[in-house]
Amino acid sequence: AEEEARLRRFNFTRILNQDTGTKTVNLLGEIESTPAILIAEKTAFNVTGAHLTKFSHDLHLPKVTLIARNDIYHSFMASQNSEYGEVKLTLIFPATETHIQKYTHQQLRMVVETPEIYRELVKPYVEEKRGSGRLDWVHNILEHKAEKESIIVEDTDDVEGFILLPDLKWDRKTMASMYTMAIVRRRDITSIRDLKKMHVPWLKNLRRRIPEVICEKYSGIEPDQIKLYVHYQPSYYHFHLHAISISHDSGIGQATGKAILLGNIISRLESLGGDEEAGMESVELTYFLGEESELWQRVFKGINGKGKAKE
Ligand code: M7G
Repeated sequence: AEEEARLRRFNFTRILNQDTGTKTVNLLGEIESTPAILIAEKTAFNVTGAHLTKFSHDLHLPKVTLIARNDIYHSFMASQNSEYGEVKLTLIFPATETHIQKYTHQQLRMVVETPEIYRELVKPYVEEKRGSGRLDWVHNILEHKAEKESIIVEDTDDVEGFILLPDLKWDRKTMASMYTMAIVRRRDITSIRDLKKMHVPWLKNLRRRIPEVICEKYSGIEPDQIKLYVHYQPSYYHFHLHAISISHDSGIGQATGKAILLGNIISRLESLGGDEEAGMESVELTYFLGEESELWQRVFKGINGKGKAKE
């Protein structure tokens, strides 16, 4: 197919990052002089196969199958020989500067986001990011323009509705690394910062239904083996939840300082004083950022620097 031909035209430039824990390597390259990012991930061991495939830069992969495509994101499974394991490939093409930053190895920094810092510095940044086409893939899913056949469940209610589907990161078959996401239909919640007390019944409903639906669809997993969390900061500012198998170690994406359990957000909201309008906008949030991220460069580098100067 067209996408497979595109993948084969990938011209390697340099390695952005590699992680021996998650068995991934992020490669920067070009396809017809346009930046492209290729993320290769070794999938779980095939217990009958004695060897692991070795991924090489020049992509000697006889068989490549497209699993899903949405906007600039493509995911493939590649195998050299069915006897060996497979390699999962994610191609981002064309890749923007933001993608290159995100997939580059970097040092992390702890930051403290007060309600004031959020209001004055972070919120304007979030608004700016939302307008730039970065959410096209989310809108494609909500409008059934992409990944329609992958939807696990859809609730079409305009206010409380959501779509649950496999995450781009999942090979869609290994249950031990089950990785799904729920994208809410409403477009006015950018991140947990927009959640208010009035949303608690809805969030509780999501917490109950998502694991239920996953267990109806897939065997070999039970509701209390599914972890529901939200990222702060997320990479994409349209409210979504991650629902993954607790036995899956997905690395930094589920580390403290990045992932917040949905249950803990609910109880945080419930314990807030004030009326139904009170919400996460008024709490202080501590998390980490990569030094390559725009938020670190633009907002927190200066703030952390000032703190140091005072000491
Ligand atoms: P996030 O918390 O905003 O950012 O989650 P993160 O990528 O830093 O974790 C976005 C989630 O959406 C990630 O888990 C991605 O793997 C997933 N995702 C991203 N894209 C572009 C797609 C896509 O096109 N399709 C699907 N199904 N999932 C995606």
